[in-house]
Amino acid sequence: MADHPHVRPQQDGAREALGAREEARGGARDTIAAVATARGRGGIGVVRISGPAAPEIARQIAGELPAPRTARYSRFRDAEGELIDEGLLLYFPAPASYTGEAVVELQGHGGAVVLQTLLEACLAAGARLAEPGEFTRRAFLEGKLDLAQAEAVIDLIDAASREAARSAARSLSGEFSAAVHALVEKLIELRSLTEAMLDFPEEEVDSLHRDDAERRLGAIRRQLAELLEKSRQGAMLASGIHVVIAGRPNVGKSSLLNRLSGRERAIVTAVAGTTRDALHEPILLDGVPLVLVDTAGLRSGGDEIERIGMERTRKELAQAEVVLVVYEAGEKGAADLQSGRGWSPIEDLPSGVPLIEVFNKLDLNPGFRPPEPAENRVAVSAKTGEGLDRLRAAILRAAGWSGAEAPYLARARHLEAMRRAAKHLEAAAAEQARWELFAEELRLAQRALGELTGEFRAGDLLGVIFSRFCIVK
Ligand SMILES: Nc1nc2c(ncn2[C@@H]2O[C@H](COP(=O)(O)OP(=O)(O)OP(=O)(O)O)[C@@H](O)[C@H]2O)c(=O)[nH]1
Ligand SMILES: [Mg+2]
Repeated sequence: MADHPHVRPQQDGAREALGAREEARGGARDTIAAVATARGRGGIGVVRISGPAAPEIARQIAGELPAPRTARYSRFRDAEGELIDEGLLLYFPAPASYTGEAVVELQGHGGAVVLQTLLEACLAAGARLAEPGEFTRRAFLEGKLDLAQAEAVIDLIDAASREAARSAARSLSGEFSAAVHALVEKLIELRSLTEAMLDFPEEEVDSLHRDDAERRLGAIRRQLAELLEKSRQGAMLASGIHVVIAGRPNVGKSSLLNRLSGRERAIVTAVAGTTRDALHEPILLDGVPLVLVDTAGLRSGGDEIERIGMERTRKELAQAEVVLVVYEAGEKGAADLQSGRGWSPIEDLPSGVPLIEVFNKLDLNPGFRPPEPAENRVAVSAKTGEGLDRLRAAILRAAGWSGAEAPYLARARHLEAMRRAAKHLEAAAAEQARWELFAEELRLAQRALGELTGEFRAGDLLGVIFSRFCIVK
């Protein structure tokens, strides 16, 4: 419910055009209402109303409004004057509210029926039921949040670990946006410098200017690379790293999953072909969320169920971000591997996905050492827990987790835009003799960065982003 007064409302054409379009669609901005607290029973439940009619609707239900931003104890009544609940009434006049519109909060008791009745009273008094994400969408349209911050709202709510929550909070506070703005400002400076050079014939651009442009571009590229790295780390926090455990039957894949997750999640038996279906288990590793996937062992033959299971294993492998290929320590395959014949239980391993070869059941073969190079080869025992710490570290390393300071909880959309910007800057670096092309690449890079905060965007981007809010916030 935080306000963000430090975000200056952007006098941004795209935003205004969009706001105007939304208004044209629905006439004047209507007033929306929704239950803001989670479903189910709770001590307190909140109904929130936002829009020009919010104060009037609240007056009908709760009587006199309190002074702005102070709580008043009130009785909430429906249109017939019947008592629904009693609780606190809060009023935030525009524009000092979450949405930037007039907002009223009715804080009553947190029961599903009470809240539903209270909400219905708001609707009867003229509000419309809010859609998922609509409060935040309005906050964006009113300039209270930029796009990256609006996305961070839902990321903060969805955060699966403390680390992820911290990263989302940083984005929400505007830290990520500020870093993007700082980059854009440097780009604008370089662009205006370049525009000046365009007025001269190429041969007259002195080396001083040329060197200056080169130096500035280099600094911008480094800064962008840093931002991209922090965002890439953050993206891992948001989605969880997909780690697929694969290998022949009976090597101890399910035992490994149970060990890493710390609970008896998967069925373990001495029968080869125990696991049939892929099993997903979210865990935290040093605060980094992973999704461990146990799969059916791969071998030829087997019954129909097992064959379907192996088909699923291949599908999971196609989506893996890290694959643990499990062997039994000292088994024939591992020995072949050691002799460099490259035996692998898995055909069609996805290319470009980091692999860790795990030699399990070390307790049965205590003298076993993984073949060189040992970088991504770890000997473990799912039974005794030996080697598990090394495996954990190897997983984080393989996933590219560097434990970067202060990552930003970025999304695929952000990474894509930043990579596009980086490409244009790279192209610019190659065009330092042709200033027109140089300038054009800078312009395109700036545009790509503008998509992050919402200064530039395709019309349907907002729909895509806010439709991903599955709650009314
Ligand atoms: N001694 C020893 N036995 C293990 C170890 N890990 C697994 N096992 C045993 O190996 C057998 C197979 O283990 P699972 O975890 O079911 O193997 P899996 O790879 O999931 O097998 P499938 O699901 O059939 O593909 C069980 O009897 C386990 O108790 C280990 O580290 N040491
Ligand atoms: Mg299994």
